[in-house]
Amino acid sequence: MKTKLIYFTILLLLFACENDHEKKKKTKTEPNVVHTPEIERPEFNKDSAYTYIQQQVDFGPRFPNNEAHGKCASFLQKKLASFGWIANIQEGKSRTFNNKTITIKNIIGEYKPEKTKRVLLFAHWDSRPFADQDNKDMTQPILGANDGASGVGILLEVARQISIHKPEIGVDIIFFDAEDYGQPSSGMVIENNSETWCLGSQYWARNRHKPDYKADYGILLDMVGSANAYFTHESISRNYAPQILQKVWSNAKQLGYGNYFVSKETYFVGVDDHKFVNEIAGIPSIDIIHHDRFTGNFHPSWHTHNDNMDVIDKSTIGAVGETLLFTLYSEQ
Ligand code: AHN
Ligand code: ZN
Repeated sequence: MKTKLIYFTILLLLFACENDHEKKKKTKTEPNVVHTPEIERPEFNKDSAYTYIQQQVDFGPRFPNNEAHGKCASFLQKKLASFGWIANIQEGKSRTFNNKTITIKNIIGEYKPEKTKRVLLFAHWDSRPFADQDNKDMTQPILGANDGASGVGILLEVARQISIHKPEIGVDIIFFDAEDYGQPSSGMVIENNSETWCLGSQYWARNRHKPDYKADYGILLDMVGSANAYFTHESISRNYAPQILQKVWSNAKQLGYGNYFVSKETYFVGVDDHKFVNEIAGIPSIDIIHHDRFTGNFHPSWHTHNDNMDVIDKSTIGAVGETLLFTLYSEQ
């Protein structure tokens, strides 16, 4: 009888331990649950952004002085204007590394220009006039679905959402021209010819659309559309605007996008539009740009004919767009 009671007690204890173990397992998984932060903000429509990327690519390669370039410039200006934004094309002359005189077209959109609290969002809209990283048809221009159209498509959708769900802060969106007319090189980081790149942002930084133009900070999107993108703390951004990197990456993590936004410093961008917005215009700006984990360089389709719609991934576009909207609507 006594032994039976002991056996029974042991069984009961075992059962209690097992139950306790189950409970622990449950609480252990709790931190992985994403508690979407309660900031009132619109939902980013990634299908809409995808369509804006497709529409740009449908014009064909878009580089200064070609026909598709002129058509796409007015398409972008009209799109922004159709959302009720003040939209203008800033034109200027510039000279390329191979001594061509080009007409630059920067597309500038303004939302609530009277506000002093402002954020500047930017991306380049031109595509590279050659495929110098490819091993065939290297002299032929590329479509630039990722390198060009991806950032612009996301920002058009951000502009559309802002026009519907009007935030209290001011926002400017600039689509810079001629970022990708830089001198071809075998190396990836080229310090001495960095001025041959980013001709549109250099022009704007020296000739702002308003002489006293100011923004609290700037965010550049470059090559933001590939599947499983990996956005690190790129070194120019870390140098000029570490606090903005912290803010945006922390926002992305709160939304559950820590798989895309990784707080690790990387040195692989020699030059990009934010360099001139930081150095000439003095606006602390960051670059959201994909860093390839395997090559330590840009996306494998970079400056090749593979940079087409096949590279574009809706989940990545959604992660970037939601992070931007969350950042903007947290500012009020
Ligand atoms: C270099 O660092 C040489 N280029 C980065 C800028 C770039 C080109 N972004 C897109 N295309
Ligand atoms: Zn490029």
